[in-house]
Amino acid sequence: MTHPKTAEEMIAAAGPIEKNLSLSLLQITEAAAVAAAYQTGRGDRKHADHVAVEAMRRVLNQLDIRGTIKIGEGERDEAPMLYIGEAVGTGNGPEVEIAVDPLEGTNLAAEDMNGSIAVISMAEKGGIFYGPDIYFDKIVVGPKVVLYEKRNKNGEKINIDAPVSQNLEIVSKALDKKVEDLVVVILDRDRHKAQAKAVRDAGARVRLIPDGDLLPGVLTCFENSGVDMVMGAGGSGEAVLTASALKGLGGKITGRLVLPSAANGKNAEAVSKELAEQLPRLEKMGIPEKDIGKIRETDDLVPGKDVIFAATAVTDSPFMKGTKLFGGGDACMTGLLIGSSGIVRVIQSRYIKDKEKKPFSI
Ligand code: VTB
Repeated sequence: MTHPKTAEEMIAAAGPIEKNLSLSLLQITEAAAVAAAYQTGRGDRKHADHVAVEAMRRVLNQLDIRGTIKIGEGERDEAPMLYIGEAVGTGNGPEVEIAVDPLEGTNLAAEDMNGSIAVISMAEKGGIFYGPDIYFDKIVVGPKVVLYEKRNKNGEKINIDAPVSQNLEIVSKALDKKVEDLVVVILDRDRHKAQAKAVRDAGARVRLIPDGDLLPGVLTCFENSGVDMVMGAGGSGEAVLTASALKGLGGKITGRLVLPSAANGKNAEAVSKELAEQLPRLEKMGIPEKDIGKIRETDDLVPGKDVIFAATAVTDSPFMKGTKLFGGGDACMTGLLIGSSGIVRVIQSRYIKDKEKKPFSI
């Protein structure tokens, strides 16, 4: 008797990066998450970030890859580790590009609040956007909205320049939910006040979060996660990482790069100062001034075909328990591993040295 071979077929369709490096990617976020977990609640977000960066880099450098950091901790002169352009790995193996955020939600970790995660993604050469560390003003929606965009005959599409009510209408139709039942996650910042009001005025609900809008972006792709849409300007690196996960989940990110000074309503002088600072970098990265505000979507941020994304919860996160420390470095954590083949894994991992004293339990 034959049976459908979905698992076999999906595994066979996965690219070499997904096949050979997925577990390594998860191990990297696990190491970063454990390091950060020792710092949760200590009120020192810089230190929590620092130890996560160091741990991530140490494990990354053991991998047999010729890796280049495309999205990292900043420019070389500002960040000594995991800076944009840094070569990582042993130097033997496939040429890959990497995006990292060793601790997304540094404040959340420092205050031991929910939602901080260690994140990384990887793709083949040319597979990850080479962009500056500024903001990306975005809308993130799940796969049903993408399907609706493909199927509807009147060309309706999620558009960052359209009125919020119009975008909500599209999501409402795509998800077959009333606008009043939609939940939009928005980062709690002054720059988003008008946007949050527009969502409420249209009848939908806003979930304001203090930090960490990367995972909510991923959750738009999980049915019944309670997140229908994410909006607002946040880190451009995090937008690329979100896009890496969306590649495997079928969701969509659309938006544009924006200077933080402009997004945060600073005066014209501050904006032109920031532009003057950033322009040489932008140009070096192949982005002339006229293209900064170009609409960029999932495939622009992550053009790769063989893309993997891993995240491990540092503090408790939706559907993922935070990293638990058992003393002496023993730990247990939950991670999310997504490949562009469409294989999604939620994985619980345990690192216990002495199995006799602390046997595995479920
Ligand atoms: C962060 C972070 C978010 O945007 O706040 C950031 O918590 C930038 O915004 O998850 P601020 O400069 O106002 O803090 C995100 O990184 C990602 O989109």
